[in-house]
Amino acid sequence: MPNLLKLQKTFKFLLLSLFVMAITACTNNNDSKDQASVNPKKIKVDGRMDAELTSPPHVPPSTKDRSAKRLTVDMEILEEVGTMADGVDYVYWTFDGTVPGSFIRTKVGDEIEFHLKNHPDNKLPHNIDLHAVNGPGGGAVSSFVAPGREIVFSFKTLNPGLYVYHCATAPVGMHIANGMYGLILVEPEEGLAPVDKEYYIMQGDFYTKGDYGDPGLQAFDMEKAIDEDADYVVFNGKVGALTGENALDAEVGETVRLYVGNGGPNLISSFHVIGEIFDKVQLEGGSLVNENVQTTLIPAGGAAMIEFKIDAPGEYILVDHSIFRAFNKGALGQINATGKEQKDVYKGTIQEGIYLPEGGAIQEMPISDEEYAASKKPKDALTFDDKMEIGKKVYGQTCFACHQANGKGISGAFPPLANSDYLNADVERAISIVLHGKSGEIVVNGETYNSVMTSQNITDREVASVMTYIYNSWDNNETVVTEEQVKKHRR
Ligand code: HEC
Ligand SMILES: [Cu+2]
Repeated sequence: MPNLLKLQKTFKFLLLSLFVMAITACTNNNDSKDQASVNPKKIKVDGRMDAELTSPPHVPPSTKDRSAKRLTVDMEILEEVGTMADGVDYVYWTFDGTVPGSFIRTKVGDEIEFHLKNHPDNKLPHNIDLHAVNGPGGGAVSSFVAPGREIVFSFKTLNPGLYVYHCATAPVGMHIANGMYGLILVEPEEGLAPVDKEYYIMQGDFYTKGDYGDPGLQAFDMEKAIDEDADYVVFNGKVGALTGENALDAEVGETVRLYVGNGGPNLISSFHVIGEIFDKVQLEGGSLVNENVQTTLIPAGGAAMIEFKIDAPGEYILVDHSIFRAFNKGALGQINATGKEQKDVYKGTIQEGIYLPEGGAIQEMPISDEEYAASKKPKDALTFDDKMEIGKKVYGQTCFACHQANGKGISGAFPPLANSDYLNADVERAISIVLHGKSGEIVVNGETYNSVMTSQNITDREVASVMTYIYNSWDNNETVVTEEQVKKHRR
């Protein structure tokens, strides 16, 4: 199995272990439910149905009144331009055209038949890792799908809870950073307790070439993403997705349940609603319930179910309480609660407008030239054998997803590196492609490709190694690439 998949598997296993630990802890000190009594694997499905999927902030109807089914989930991956903020556009990669992707509602014992379609106008292959899956890569291993293709895979839901799903195609961070995440709910057999309003909210951090608010089409910035230096931290994919005329509504006396996820890729959310106390939080989307909570932590790649009763009318502001994110990077939402004043609960006047964003003045603390130079100091040179070894590893983690393990690519989508006339003709051009990416028409071994290779964010040493590896494999011309050569192509 390729290294990347192994890594993903280990990662998934770790998450699962944590989850199992959480469940165990819960059953030990919580008398509400006997987790051991039902074996979810033995739940029989009764007929087939199509899952109703909803765009954020909406949530599909409860599964309370149905038995476990063979449930068909149909999702389409779309890469398209959307609005990040007023006057700021961004190319989002999405499940079903929204960030987060459609909400999937299932129940324990369902057998999910997952249809994942990659639109023919898309440039890149994708897949899906659902944290609700018990299996390799959470489904990622079985769902890799090139543009213009559809893939079908299947799994049974065993553990109730609220789970994140996301794309796990290399470079994984970039696919997530561009918006490829969403939530899947697995209800317990008896369903969740009914409430009056349910909403779907997901936080995400975004990294753009320009600063917060810089107008125009903004490209993804890999360096900022690695530095975890977000320009935007938002709910539901953009600034203002849940404010103004997009605010959520509720009435005094109603119970509201928020399904809140965090796609990351990097930041942990300190989720808080100004003016409300969470009556109930299902921590991390699992079975452990906490009560009377002010702020709940939602990890990157995690979720929580939050319930509260609206006790007084007014505007309730949703924030990431890492508060500069709220006022300077977009992490604001709003619930407008209507109904009669409740003088016994709250007597004061509610001021409007004090929570509006302050605008884009983000402070910078540049590092000194000396610090920068020190961080870029050259390391000892590598031997040919070192390069081949490192190069093989890098290839197996990064390049193989598109160019394939044997270097032969996929006709029509990814050009071959094996015996490639294009590669062998010009080493400088090839280095530049790996560093900066490539789009537009090229002809490799007589076949025309017009696709996109994203810039590969790997170190100079890794580029030199992987280039040396591909030039000395599969009948290529045995060029050796040095770190100095690579360095010259950096800006
Ligand atoms: C996400 C898919 C993807 C990944 C990952 C990827 N490439 Fe590419 N690569 C492409 C595509 C697509 C093209 C053609 C771009 C075009 O049509 O302009 C390409 C073109 C190339 C070319 C020039 C054409 C040729 O066949 O000689 C080289 C060299 C190359 N890639 C090397 C690499 C190396 C080395 C890695 C890993 C460090 C890598 N690529 C990772 C998709 C990918
Ligand atoms: Cu993807």
